[in-house]
Parts: sequence; C-alpha cells; structure tokens
Amino acid sequence: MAKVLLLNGPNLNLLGERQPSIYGTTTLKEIEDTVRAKVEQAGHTCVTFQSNSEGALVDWLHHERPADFLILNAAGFTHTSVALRDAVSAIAVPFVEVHISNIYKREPFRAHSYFSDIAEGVMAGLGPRGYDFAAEFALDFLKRGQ
Ligand code: CA2
Repeated sequence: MAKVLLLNGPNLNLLGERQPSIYGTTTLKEIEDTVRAKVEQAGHTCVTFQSNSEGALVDWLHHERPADFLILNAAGFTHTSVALRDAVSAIAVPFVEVHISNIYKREPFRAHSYFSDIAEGVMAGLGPRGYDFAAEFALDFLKRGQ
C-alpha cells in the first residue's frame, strides 16, 4: 500500500467561492474527495493538506515523509518559493505539479515555476480535472514502480 500526498498552497481554500471565471466552481473539498476516492479505490492511502503559510507547507511535507507520490499545486509559491522546492527535493518524493489555470496564458511572471524542472510532469489549464489526471498518473507510476 502506497501513501499519496495531495498538497495545495495559498488561497486555494477559496476555490469555488471567488474568481470562478479563472478557477471554476469546484471546491477544494470536492477536489480532495475525488482524488482520495481514486487513490483509495486503488488500495492506497491519501493524505491531503492546504495552507496559506509557506512554513506550514514545508513542515507538513517533513511530517508526512516517507511518502510515495505527491500531487502538488503550490499556487502562488510556484513562482517564488525556493524553500518549498527544497522541501520537495529533500523528502525525495516523485511528484506531479498541477495548476488549474494555464499559467503560460496569464501574466508573464506565472510562466516560471520553481518545481517544473524536478517534477515527473506538469498539468496546467485543464481545470480541476488536472488533479484527476495527476492522480491517475500517480497510480500508474506506483503500479509500474517508477
Ligand atoms: O492555476 C493554478 O492552479 C495556480 O496555481 C493558482 C494560483 C496562482 O498563483 C498560480 O499562478 C496558478 C492562485 C490560487 C488562487 O486561488 C484562488 C481560488 C479561488 C479564488 C481566488 C483565488
């Protein structure tokens, strides 16, 4: 049985409440429930967390190690956080980076990510379905053992 982490960064607690034209109407709880159901259906465990605080995100990753796979939407910290990148590297967990919006179609500062070059893959612009695809990839990845 593998342990899959789902980590969401700042402001994603507001999903479904604000800016639906960019982020849609699905809530974070609905996303977490869908990912958890997929992961548990495959016989694995899923642990989810969201925080608006960089330190809390880093501490949670330390606390949850060892883990087998991470689905990460670092939100605004995607574009700023060396500390969160270092934490992901330090726990040596394979991960997929998810963005609900297409970060390449928005302001230029969003086109740089501190995570993409160390991720197994990146989902951007597919809305909340990006988390489903990331979870399916995680399950395939765990099945083939790499
Ligand atoms: O598209 C994504 O998933 C982002 O990671 C979302 C971040 C943004 O800084 C990234 O560039 C792309 C922002 C999350 C804000 O979440 C909100 C949700 C609902 C209402 C307002 C903000």
